[in-house]
Amino acid sequence: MPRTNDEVARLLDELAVLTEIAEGDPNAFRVRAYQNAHRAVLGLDRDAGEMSEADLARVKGLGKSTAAKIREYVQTGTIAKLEELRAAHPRGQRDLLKVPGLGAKTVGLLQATLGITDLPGLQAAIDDGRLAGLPGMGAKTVENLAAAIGKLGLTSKDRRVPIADAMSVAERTVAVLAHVPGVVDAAYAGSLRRFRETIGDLDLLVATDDPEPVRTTFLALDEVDRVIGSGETKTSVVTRDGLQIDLRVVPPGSFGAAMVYFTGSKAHNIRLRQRALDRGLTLNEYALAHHDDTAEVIASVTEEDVYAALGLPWITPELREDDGEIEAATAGQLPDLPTLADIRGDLHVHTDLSGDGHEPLERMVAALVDRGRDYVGITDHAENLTINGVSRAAMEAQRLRLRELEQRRGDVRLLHGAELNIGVDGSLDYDPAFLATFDWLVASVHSHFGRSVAEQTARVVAAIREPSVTAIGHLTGRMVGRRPGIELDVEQVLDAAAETGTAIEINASLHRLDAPATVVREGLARGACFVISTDSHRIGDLDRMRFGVAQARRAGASKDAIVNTLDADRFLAWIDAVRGA
Ligand code: DGT
Ligand code: CA
Ligand code: CA
Ligand code: ZN
Repeated sequence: MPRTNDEVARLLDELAVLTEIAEGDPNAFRVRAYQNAHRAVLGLDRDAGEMSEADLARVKGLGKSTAAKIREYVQTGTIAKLEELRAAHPRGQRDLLKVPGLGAKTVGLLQATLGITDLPGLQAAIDDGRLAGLPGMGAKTVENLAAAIGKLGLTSKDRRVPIADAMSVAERTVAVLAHVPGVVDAAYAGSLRRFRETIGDLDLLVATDDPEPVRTTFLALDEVDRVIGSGETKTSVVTRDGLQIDLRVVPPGSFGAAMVYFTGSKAHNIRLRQRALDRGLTLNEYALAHHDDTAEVIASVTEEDVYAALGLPWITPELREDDGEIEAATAGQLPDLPTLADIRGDLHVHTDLSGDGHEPLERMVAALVDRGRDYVGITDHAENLTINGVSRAAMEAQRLRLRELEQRRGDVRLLHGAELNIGVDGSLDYDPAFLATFDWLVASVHSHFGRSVAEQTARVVAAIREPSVTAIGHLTGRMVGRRPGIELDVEQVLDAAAETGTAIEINASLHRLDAPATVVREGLARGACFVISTDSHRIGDLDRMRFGVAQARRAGASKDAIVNTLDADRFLAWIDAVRGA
């Protein structure tokens, strides 16, 4: 996506959030307008920076007023309305809005009545009883808020940021820094590169012999809220969203050693350093060198060089947790991990037939083929999901359209599927006879998150045992850093999946990354198989397949445990086997 679109989308999102707080209503007309505009820009296949105001206003989802704001940004680098809202609403208010149970209206009320504009302020008001004194704040409500804050760990000093938030900042910033004159390489390192679900702070590395323009560009970023410290080679800042970024500038000759060092983990580094010492070498962020007076450099330019000089194959960052990867690498037993290029199909895709999908079937399929998919499972929501679901008749009509499209295109296998809703009792949509007519069925939990382990396990296992179901979507229903998932007896669920052959989805949305890597790892040990899917609702979502792949790599999954690395014929044969055909 062009950088301008990316930046404009971010600003529209910020406008939506701040307007929601200002108007005290998530459904206010202007809030909706900004949200629609945000989505429209994400879906744009042209550079917004090169479109006239009239062109912009003609895009579906963009109104006249947002079109004018986009032009204002392109021409002046800022949006007056946004600056005004930023001035009126302290940064901490956005954190308040993230607390489940706290709406925009209450956030406004907290500011107006108690002067509360951030989480520590809210926590204090809970502790000293002021909050309970507000109209509409029953004891139960206060108790729920306190529990929600505690669960999210939002107030602690070592608060962590969900990977989705850190990734978008990191990718944008790296793209900007990579274009600074003189820069040879730019990348993110640290826990984000290891693909942890939550990030303490963001670590960026830039290779150049000329650090000054890098520092200047970095400090001028719109997202930078305050500077913690800035020197020749290291600058630390905090963004408007409260994320700390550590930027380090290294000479190009040290980039590999620096990437190893700052990617970590600390535990992995300690093992590498010990290995170096055992060989009479020292390893630091500049180089792997002889541990003697000569200090002769053995390796420093690439990560591969450093690992090779330590007698190891390159170890993928997702595995660098000192969790057995060094032993496996030493023994030549690292798993044959999947890469994005290995992915042949995407098996969880919505079209505008689902209430929450945005693109017609034909456009979605064309975009999937553009991304190299040989087969696709179209999985709109089935009828039990009341707001977004689809009747049997609508499904049948879509099936005809899909068969016709497959014939007409001839370059992709189209599987007619659905995303079923797993009811609280394990029941599914439609009836077993109709379910058997689908090519592919994903079954997922969308509600009743608070039930007991026994109830949740029983409902998911029931779905796994339904013969027509081929995969379980977003297993726990969690939202990273926002909503805990359902509590499951994971072993029992994974054993049932292994026994029936039903695949467990690795949902590639950074907000979900579900099943979690620890669960995938456990599933691999128990012989379950997995499918990496994007759960796309718009074309832009299709590109998150790479995150699902990273999640599989973090779990140590080998290619042969991921069914959508199979070619189309073998994949279809696998489905027949699962369904006992
Ligand atoms: P985070 O930020 O808490 O999500 O986790 P990391 O892993 O990004 O940790 P961070 O930002 O403190 O440091 C980035 C990397 O730098 C870390 O993974 C390994 C390396 N590093 C930092 N401090 C040390 C240290 O004292 N010893 C060693 N060997 N490596 C360190
Ligand atoms: Ca970090
Ligand atoms: Ca750091
Ligand atoms: Zn879905």
